[in-house]
Amino acid sequence: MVKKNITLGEFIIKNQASFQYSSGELSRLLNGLRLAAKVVNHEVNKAGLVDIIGEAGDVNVQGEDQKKLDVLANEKFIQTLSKREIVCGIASEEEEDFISINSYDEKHQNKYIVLIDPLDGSSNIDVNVSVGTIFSIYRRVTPVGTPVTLEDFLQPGRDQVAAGYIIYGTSTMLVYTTGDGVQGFTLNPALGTFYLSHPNMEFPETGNIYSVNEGNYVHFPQGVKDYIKYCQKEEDDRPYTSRYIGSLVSDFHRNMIKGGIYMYPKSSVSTNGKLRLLYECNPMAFLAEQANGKASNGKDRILDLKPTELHERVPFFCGSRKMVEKAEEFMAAHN
Ligand code: AHM
Ligand code: MG
Repeated sequence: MVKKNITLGEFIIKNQASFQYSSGELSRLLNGLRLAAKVVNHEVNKAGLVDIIGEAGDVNVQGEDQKKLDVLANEKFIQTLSKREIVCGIASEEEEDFISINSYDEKHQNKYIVLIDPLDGSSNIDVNVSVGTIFSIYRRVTPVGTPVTLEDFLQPGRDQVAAGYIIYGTSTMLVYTTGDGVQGFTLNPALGTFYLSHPNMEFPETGNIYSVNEGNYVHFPQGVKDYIKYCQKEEDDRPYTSRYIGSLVSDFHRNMIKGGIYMYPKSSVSTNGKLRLLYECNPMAFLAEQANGKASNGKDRILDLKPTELHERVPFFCGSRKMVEKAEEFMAAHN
């Protein structure tokens, strides 16, 4: 049983001994993310005050407009992680290629790589709705002391060492797992300290919230349409409540606390859906499973998929176990 009243810094130190190959490196990495989270939180909070909202003029590798805060968050996370020499490689949703960190010598034989979506749900920034950062950590598979390769980044999600998110919401929270349950920490903005506020977070086995962009309904596969109709049907504990923030981190966070399912299916206009396997689906799937939930592409376990490219997209169904299983049943009926 995890005790409350403990800071994130204390929690990381206390749990270092339980990490499988404990050398303090993962602890330093988590501390680096904690620091970057506070910096980005500060920027996100003042977005309405200063001229940092709006388009930055760049287009990211997905062909979407980047907001200034996306650029900023991307820079802050990369800077913090690379300058502190705690990782050997970083891949970001906002960068076309992975970054190899040149710190290989006797002293700096870093073995972790980080994949990050620095500011997810960024279309919500200029309307003052919650956004988030998502991170995923792996041990490299190529030898330490050599430059990282693509192979280090294309590992199946089940090999993640840690994953988490920061939600910049009514409160700022950092929620993460190192494979031993999910812990949620809330930032006390006056002190700049994260406190353990949500120990051992778990999805209820089932719930009554479904989160999907129903505007895309006509483009969805028949199985998904049928499941949505099932959610809306007046029977047993249904109709369910529809809640869609359009910010994966926030929709996931609410569903984990209240019980629900998040869906971003494939459609006739986006054949693999929208979400990225490496930066969004894998870390959220790891968290979901660690919180007794489930995550699939509609058929297969997300964490078992073998990535083939850095910016690959997959359909995503994630949340309370029984709800994801029910959605899968509807999709299987149309295969
Ligand atoms: P982003 O990485 O460009 O912000 O896109 C990911 C976001 C998710 O947070 C959210 O659930 C989804 O895109 C919303 O997409 P849509 O507006 O198509 O429903
Ligand atoms: Mg994103």
